Amino acid sequence: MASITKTIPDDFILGAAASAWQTEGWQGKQPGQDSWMDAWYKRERHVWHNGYGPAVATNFYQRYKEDVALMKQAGLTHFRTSINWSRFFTDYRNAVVDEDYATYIDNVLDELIRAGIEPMICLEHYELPAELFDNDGGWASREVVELFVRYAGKVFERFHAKVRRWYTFNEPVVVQTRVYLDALRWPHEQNTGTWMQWNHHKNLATARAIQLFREKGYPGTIGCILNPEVTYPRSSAAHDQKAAQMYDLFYNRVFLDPMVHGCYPELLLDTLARHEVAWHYSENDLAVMRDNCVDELGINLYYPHRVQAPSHAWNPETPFHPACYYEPFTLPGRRMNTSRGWEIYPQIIYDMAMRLKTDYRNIPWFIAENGMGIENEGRFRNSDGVIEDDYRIEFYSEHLFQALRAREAGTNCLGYMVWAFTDNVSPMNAFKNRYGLVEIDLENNRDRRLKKSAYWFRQIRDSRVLALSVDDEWK
Ligand code: BGP
Repeated sequence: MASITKTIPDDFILGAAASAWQTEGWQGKQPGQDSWMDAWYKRERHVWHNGYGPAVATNFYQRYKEDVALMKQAGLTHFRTSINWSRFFTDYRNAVVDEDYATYIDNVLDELIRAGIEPMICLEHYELPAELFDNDGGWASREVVELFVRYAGKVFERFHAKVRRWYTFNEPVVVQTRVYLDALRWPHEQNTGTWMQWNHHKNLATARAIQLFREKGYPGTIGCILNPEVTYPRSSAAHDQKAAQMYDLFYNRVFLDPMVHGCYPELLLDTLARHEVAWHYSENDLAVMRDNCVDELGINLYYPHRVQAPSHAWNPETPFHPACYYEPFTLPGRRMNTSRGWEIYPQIIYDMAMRLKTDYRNIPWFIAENGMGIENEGRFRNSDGVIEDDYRIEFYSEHLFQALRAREAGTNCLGYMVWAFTDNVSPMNAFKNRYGLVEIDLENNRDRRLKKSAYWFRQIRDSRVLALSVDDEWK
């Protein structure tokens, strides 16, 4: 075992993330203010682990003061969450603000600022209003793009004095991939064309919100939180390399290229045309996207994605799916988080960082989410009642190490944020896998308690030194 230490630069963000729908709960929510998530939960509660979902969540809406005090105790420099679009208005089409909800957001921001924690705000973390989903088809509709830009305008106008870092979406590829491409989530409609239309409209909505933000001259930066899956081919052979290239094109470059370079990859446009799933767009859309790229990117990274060339011919009876170009590859001997079924490979952070440096004009970026969801964490509770999550400390240390290494290698890495601040509700998995620095005790009134990892976090924030042991011996 070797011991390594790394200095953490003074301006390096050390934060944690959450989202509105995964924490707030429905207290104070008015009829007609469901998000797509709420609507899915109401229709298919049976697929949510033990029936838990967004209804109570962590009740952050009522307990945010307690949580901000814990953030301070854990030493966060930054906290990222979202504003819940579905609750921000009582009338989405006429942009009538729900004053109670807006006051709550104001209070949360004030509480964070008083505690010396910088808020980072996402405009959408899957909280598309259900009404716009039901009546307009969600992001398939241009009208929804217009309504989002109006929403962004209202939010900027109201909170620009308190927030300096804005993000249009969290993981913009996710909802439509689960709903329209893989049809795993309500309303389970397989339609690859709709999937791409949502992708395009989210790119356009990002560019339009950026345009508005800059035209109004608001202070601060605006970007997006993406989840590029670092994709490794099984082998160096051309067919496996192509599988990785196509996977990357459909799930990563579809957002990275337009947001950072202002245009779609030619290969993507050609491939979609060939499969007759090209989406509708105008020349003006492309011009707006070209002129309004992001200032910075948040990058959510959890695990590597490994692919190989498909072993079977595509079934021609089914609609086009990018999976005709790849299939998953399982690396024998891989290290696993068996609770979540995800491989652990900290090098993804360094590899992604180097790609941002070389292929994406060394854009400023930060790890916006990285974390480890673990089942039955109660088994790690010590006699003082504290969950001793050494596995999480190890996971964070190894990943933070890669982020610091990437910064030393000249990438524009601004910081590292963990998912999540408290345990919270995941889509379907609900509270099954616990992610927090802070435990939410479901058996006892959702009481909060710092885990060992929260004390570790505080210690690295105070010392600005990361120390870790690396197993580098030939044994
Ligand atoms: C990210 C999402 C988060 C969070 C996290 C954990 O993709 O941005 O909202 O849920 O994943 O993953 P999961 O909830 O699937 O366990």
